[in-house]
Amino acid sequence: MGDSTSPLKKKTCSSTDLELFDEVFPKLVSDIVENGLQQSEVKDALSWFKKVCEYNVPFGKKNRGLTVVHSYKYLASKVTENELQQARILGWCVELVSNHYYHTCIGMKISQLQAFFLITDDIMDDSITRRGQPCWYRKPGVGMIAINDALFLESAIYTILKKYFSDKPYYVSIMELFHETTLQTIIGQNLDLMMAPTDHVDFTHYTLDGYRAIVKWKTAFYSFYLPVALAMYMVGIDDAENHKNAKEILLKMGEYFQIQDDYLDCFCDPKVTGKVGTDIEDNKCGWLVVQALMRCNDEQRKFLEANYAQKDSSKVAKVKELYKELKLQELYHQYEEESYKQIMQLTDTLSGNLPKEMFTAYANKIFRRGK
Ligand code: DMA
Ligand code: MG
Ligand code: MG
Ligand code: MG
Repeated sequence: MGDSTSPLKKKTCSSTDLELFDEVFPKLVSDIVENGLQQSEVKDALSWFKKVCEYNVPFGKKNRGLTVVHSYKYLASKVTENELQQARILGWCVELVSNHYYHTCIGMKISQLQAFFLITDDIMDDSITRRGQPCWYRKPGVGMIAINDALFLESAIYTILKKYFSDKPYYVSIMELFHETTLQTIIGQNLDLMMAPTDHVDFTHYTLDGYRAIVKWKTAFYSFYLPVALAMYMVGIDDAENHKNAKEILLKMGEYFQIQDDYLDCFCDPKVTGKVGTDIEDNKCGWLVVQALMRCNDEQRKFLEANYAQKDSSKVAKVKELYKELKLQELYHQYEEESYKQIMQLTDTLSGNLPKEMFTAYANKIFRRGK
C-alpha cells in the first residue's frame, strides 16, 4: 500500500486509476469472508458469499467507486498513497451498494452499496440481465436466496469500514452517511414501486414533480452525493454549508443521470447497456411516460393506457412507437443540452471553496452517455 508521503499529481481519470482500484477488491473479499471460512460451522455460508461478491460486485462501470478516488484527489491539499488506498476502499464500499450505472471512470467505486441495491432492484423490477449476464436471482440455485445475499453485501460495508476506518476521526461521519444514504435509497425505491402497481394502470399521479422525487431519492443520493461526500469527510470537510452546496449540485446530476437511464431503458440496445429494459412492462413512472402524458391528446392517452404495463412485446413496441410519434427522442436530446448547462450554472454559483473542476469533470463524464 506504499509509503504515505509521495505527493501524486491531481488528475481525473486514467486506466491506472481503474487498475489500482481493481487490485484492492480481492483483498476486501478476503477481509469479508476470511474469518468465517476458518470456522467449520459457517464455512459453507462464507464460501457462498465469496461467490456472491465475485458475481455481483467487481463489474459495471465502477464510476461511483472511482468517484471517491477522484474526489479525494481534487480535495486533498496533499495526496498521499496511503489515503488514496483508503479512498479506493471506500469506493468499493459504494460499489457494494450499487454497481450498475456508469461505465467510465468518475472515480467512484461505491460498489458494495450499489451491489446490494441492484440485487434487490432486479428482483423487484422483474429484470432479466444486468451487465450482460443474468441477474443474480435468476441464476440456477440462487432464486430468493439473493435477498439474503443482498443483506450480506450491506453488512459487508460495515465490516470493511470497521476494519479500515475505526481509528479515523471521520469514522462516525462516514458510517452515518452510509446508513442515511441506505435509508434514502430504500425510501426512493418504495416511491418507485408504489407508483407502479402490477395489476392496473393509473396515470393520475405520473407528474414531473412526482418523478423528480422518485429519482432524487432512489438514485441521486447514493450515486452522486455519497461518493463525493465520503471524500469530503476524508479530507476533513465536514461543515454543513459545503455539504449542502455540494449536495445541491450533485442531486441535480443524479436526476439527469436517472433520466438518461430511463431513456436508455427504452431506446438503447441491451447489448450496449448490459440490461434488458423493463420500464414499460413494469408500469414505471419513468421520464418518457411522464413526458408522453404531458404531450399526448385524449386518444393517444387511451392508447398508452391500453398498451402500458404489460409483458407483451407487441404492446411494448406500440408504446415505443407512440414515444417516437411524440418526438420524445428529440425532446430528450434537447433536455440533455439544457440540463448540462443548468448543472454548469449551479456549479458556478454553488461550488464555493470546493474545486469547480471536480463537479464539471463528473458532469462531463455522464453528458451524452450512451450506456
Ligand atoms: C435504480 O433504478 C435504482 C436503484 C436504487 C437500484 P432502475 O430500476 O431504473 O435501475 P436499473 O435500470 O439499473 O434497473
Ligand atoms: Mg428499479
Ligand atoms: Mg431496475
Ligand atoms: Mg432503469
